[in-house]
Amino acid sequence: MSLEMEFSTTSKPIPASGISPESPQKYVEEISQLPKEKGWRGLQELFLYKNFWLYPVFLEGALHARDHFQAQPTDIFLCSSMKTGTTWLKALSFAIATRGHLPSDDGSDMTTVSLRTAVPHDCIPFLEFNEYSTAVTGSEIPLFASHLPYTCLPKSIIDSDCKIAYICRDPKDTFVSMWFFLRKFVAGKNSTDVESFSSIDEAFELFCKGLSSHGPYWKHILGYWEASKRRPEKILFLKYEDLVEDTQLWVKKLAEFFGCPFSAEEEREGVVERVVKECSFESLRNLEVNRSGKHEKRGRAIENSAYFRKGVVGDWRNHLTDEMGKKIDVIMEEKLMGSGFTF
Ligand code: PAP
Repeated sequence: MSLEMEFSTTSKPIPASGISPESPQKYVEEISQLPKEKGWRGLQELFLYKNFWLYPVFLEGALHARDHFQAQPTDIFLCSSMKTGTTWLKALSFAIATRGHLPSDDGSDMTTVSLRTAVPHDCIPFLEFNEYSTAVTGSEIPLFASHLPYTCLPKSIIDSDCKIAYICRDPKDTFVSMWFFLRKFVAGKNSTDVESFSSIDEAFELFCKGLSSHGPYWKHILGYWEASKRRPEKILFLKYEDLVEDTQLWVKKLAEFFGCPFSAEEEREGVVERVVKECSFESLRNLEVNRSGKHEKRGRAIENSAYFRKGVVGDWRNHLTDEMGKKIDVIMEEKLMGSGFTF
């Protein structure tokens, strides 16, 4: 079986229960009642929802999902704060879940959804963008993604037996990745916005105060960490750095967690290695779709290449001083103290 065939998939619309064409106005009004802060310049204000700072673009979708999304026990959610390895986790999960698929016999419901032709964000729908109502994926395992903090997830996700794989990343690299991404995202709008965008120093100070998209970052981690301790069968906790260190090990853990472990035969045939290779930073970044393609979110086109900047551990050293690094480490240590979690 060629890799091309393995990653070609048959379509399978994700069932979305109770989606209504309700006007988002209802949510705009709800959001307008929330406490807000200016946040990073050039971007919209951040709104405080359930003790987390969120941009309206995510918040509207979160409120809609709160009211309408009904998780099924078989669903699997890939959760993360921004810029912690979401794209990679999506790619690996999609590759794991679709590794044995062939196009359907009758060809009637073929889809082109494949890591070769779509950015991983188009392979696995985001909860906050209400993509679950229209998403078509090739995965028989219903895979969804969300940047929402644990306590902001729709109740049915928490209450049902569905599973969550959560990925976090060293805060220094996460911050640097976020600053570059958001600056680039802003640059897509117009140049005046870029000029007014927070400098890396200003954004760093805000990040340290918890004022960042889906921040405070430490609180995002703690929510999932505590939940994973209470319910280890429901939540698998990953670190970007561990994934870099031993990708094969974590790919096998993910497959087991999803309920589709690699068979001895698959392992012998090198399927694990092929999944890892297919989803590596270099492989994905060099695909035409990720070099020159664009990706649409809420009517905004984002260059797919923005999701593949450097993909290395410790890049923060090129952008932050040792002092800044120390400051963030001390904050994280204090905030995570007693939780049993460390970086
Ligand atoms: P998102 O929140 O916008 O979805 P997310 O995918 O979580 O972004 O994070 C992007 C980071 O993951 C980027 O890190 P950097 O800015 O430090 O470079 C990106 O390069 C990195 N990344 C993307 N794909 C991969 C991959 N296949 N392997 C390793 N790192 C990756």
